[in-house]
Amino acid sequence: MHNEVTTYDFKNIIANFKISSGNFDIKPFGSGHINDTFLLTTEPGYEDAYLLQKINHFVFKNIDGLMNNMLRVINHLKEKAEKAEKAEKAGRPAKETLTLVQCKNNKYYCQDHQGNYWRMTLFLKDTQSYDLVTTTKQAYQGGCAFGNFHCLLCDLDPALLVDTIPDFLNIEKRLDSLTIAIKKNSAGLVRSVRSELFFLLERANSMGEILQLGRAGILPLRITHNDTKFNNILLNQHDEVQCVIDLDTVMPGYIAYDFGDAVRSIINTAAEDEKDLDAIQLNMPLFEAFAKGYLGKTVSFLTEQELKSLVKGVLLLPYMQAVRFLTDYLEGDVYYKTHFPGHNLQRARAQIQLFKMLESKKGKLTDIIQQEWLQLK
Ligand code: ADP
Ligand code: GN1
Ligand code: MG
Repeated sequence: MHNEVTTYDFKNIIANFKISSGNFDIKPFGSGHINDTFLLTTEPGYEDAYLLQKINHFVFKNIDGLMNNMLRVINHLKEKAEKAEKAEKAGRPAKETLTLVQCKNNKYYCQDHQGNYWRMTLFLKDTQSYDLVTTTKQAYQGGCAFGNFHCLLCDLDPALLVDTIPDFLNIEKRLDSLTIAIKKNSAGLVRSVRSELFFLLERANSMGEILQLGRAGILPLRITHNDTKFNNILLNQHDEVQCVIDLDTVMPGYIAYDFGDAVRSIINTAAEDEKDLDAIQLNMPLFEAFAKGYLGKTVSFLTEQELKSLVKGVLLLPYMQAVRFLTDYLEGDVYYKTHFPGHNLQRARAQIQLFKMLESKKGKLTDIIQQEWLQLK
């Protein structure tokens, strides 16, 4: 069972890491759909606290490649932060990046006797992540966080990183998987989702644009995060950005994917899996604030073509999530953690609804980006 403290031999797992031994209190932590995360503490004030994560080996087949990516990116971010701090000479603390804890075998991950893979990071205390964004300050800070992330990594060669999940955001492959799931119909559920399938498949051809522009060399491949859900940013107590987290999917990609996935989780007034479709509305001021923050950090290097692609990403990402959730539903919930039967279908329906709303506001979204850009230029 996922996230059950009693399932794992924590004493032996923790003993692999170079930390002083202690009597840790261990609690499941966070609301991610893929990995299992545990908070380890010895003191009430979190002075000595770590996050221990079981990396989902079913999803990530190349753990060594993944951890090498993560280390390379973290080191690059830390070098940049140190340089910035020296240049400013103001003693302003560098923005935090994740810190991996080394294992006694000098790697940054270990395996337990059940074959599970584990890694540990320092717990950044006095931070929080949000599943739902409610203020323009949070949205603006989110824009700054991901914009800065792209900016700091834009001089690192994407070829140095491996694809931790091949074709992760390749919509053509995602649609192929949906088609296979429909044909197999292993859980016998296809008839019950005919209208959702019809809606998604009707739009399939128009969704490959970013991929085609990339293949044609019109959009550059950069190092992108590829999972820019808002809860993958840590904010401090004043809602200022502290750190971009969840670096498992950092690999070569297109900027529009990250912009689109962040907007997906910011602009929606309801949860990603909202049951009441009428509750799913667009909060345009949050979009404006996010775009302002993001473009402010990327104006120096973003190309005209990338700028134009941002709205395409805003439509593509909820669409792709709907395809992915529905595929998992048809396959019998083998990929995402689910909390009740039909959860993946509920998620897919919510993402389709969000996509419909975004489609109807495409012109407005484009205007906002254009206006923010002109103000910065
Ligand atoms: P998942 O892959 O399950 O989404 P994350 O790496 O995003 O895992 O971590 C899950 C949650 O744990 C995050 O949303 C955040 O709230 C919290 N978190 C992750 N890393 C840290 C950290 N270093 N310090 C404090 N909180 C963290
Ligand atoms: C998963 O791990 P988490 O919850 O941050 C998924 C993302 C999806 C997201 C949808 C490796 O992210 O691609 O966008 O769920 N991660 C992976 O909420 O598949
Ligand atoms: Mg996460």
